Amino acid sequence: MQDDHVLVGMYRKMVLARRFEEKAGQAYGQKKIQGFCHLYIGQEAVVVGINEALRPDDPVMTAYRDHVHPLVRGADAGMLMAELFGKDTGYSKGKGGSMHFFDVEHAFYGGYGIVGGQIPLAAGFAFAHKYRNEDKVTVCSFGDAAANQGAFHETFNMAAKWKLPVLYVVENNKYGMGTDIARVSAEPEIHKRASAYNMRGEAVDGMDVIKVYEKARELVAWIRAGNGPVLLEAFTYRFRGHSMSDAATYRTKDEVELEKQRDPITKLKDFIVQKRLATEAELEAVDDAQKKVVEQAIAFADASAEPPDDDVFTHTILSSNDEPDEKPRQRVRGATDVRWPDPPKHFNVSWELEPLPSSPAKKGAA
Ligand SMILES: Cc1ncc(C[n+]2csc(CCOP(=O)(O)OP(=O)(O)O)c2C)c(N)n1
Ligand SMILES: [Mg+2]
Repeated sequence: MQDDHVLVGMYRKMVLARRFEEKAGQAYGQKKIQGFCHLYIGQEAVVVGINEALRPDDPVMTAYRDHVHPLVRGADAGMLMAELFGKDTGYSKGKGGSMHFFDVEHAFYGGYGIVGGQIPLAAGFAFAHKYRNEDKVTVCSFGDAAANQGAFHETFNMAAKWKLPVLYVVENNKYGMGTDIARVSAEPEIHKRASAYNMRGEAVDGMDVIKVYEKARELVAWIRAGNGPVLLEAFTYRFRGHSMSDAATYRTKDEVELEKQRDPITKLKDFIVQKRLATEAELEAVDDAQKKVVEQAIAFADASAEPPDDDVFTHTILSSNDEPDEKPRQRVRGATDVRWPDPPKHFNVSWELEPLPSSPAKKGAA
């Protein structure tokens, strides 16, 4: 693969991702971003290489480390930043925050805080596409620790049995929060587990965007041709802590410094310059342009308004037509008798299933 446009394009996206995350980290320090915030710094080659192998209508979903996945698909940096800032102009109107990005226009379907929660959802997407004879490939990323979730096993069994068109990407950054994956996994090389489901499993150097792109291109074509799901393990590393509140004392500074020598952006930059596909000055101009995009994103998020108070109940599981008659009580931290609030009256959930039109209604059946 020697296409200079593809390589420079991937360089641009990786730099945009890096600059976006650096500024998000700064904004968090300034308390412009509250709550959880997980940065993708160091892992950029995984998402950029895979995205390059996809069609714009292939659905993508991931866990809570989700800022960069929509960004490299073309989502608006300003709206993403505004979501982080909790502003009304954000992709989820400021109500989702860092972990719940969602952008249907660019086929990015979340953003999930439950570890492994997106794994079965992706199988559902893939099932729907197969059922409707659509040739889309669903891509679902998750972390190494998520592979020890029961949902992984249940979904892989079904996905393989039904030959679902889904690419599962395990972003193995070595840690689940502060736990080394090797300490808690009988088989820490997660792609090997695919064989238990009679499924194709592959591994790739996740710090090398060209290798990720080439591998993803091969696998996506294979899946689109109807051969069933694949588990791709990308060995990568996060340069920052698990989240903004993690001091990362479970690993040594030497380990982090050693990994930084494999920085995927520097690696691609050196390759491009060495092969004379672009000069160092040209690549620096690309970098400057991405910094401007991110500065504009910050300015947009800063200038945007907070969601209005009376909008609290819209775009939630409550219908926007339902006027809440009382505000639900907040959960109290540190209280001994902590109970979830009673559902508001207008919530109106019926646990009785309506009988299907064709089935005879049984009296008293629930
Ligand atoms: C079902 C569930 N269990 C536990 C948690 C708490 N938790 C949040 S992140 C995390 C670690 C996940 O690590 P990994 O899957 O490797 O992803 P990474 O953060 O490394 O990208 C855990 C245990 C959770 N959010 N959901
Ligand atoms: Mg991990």
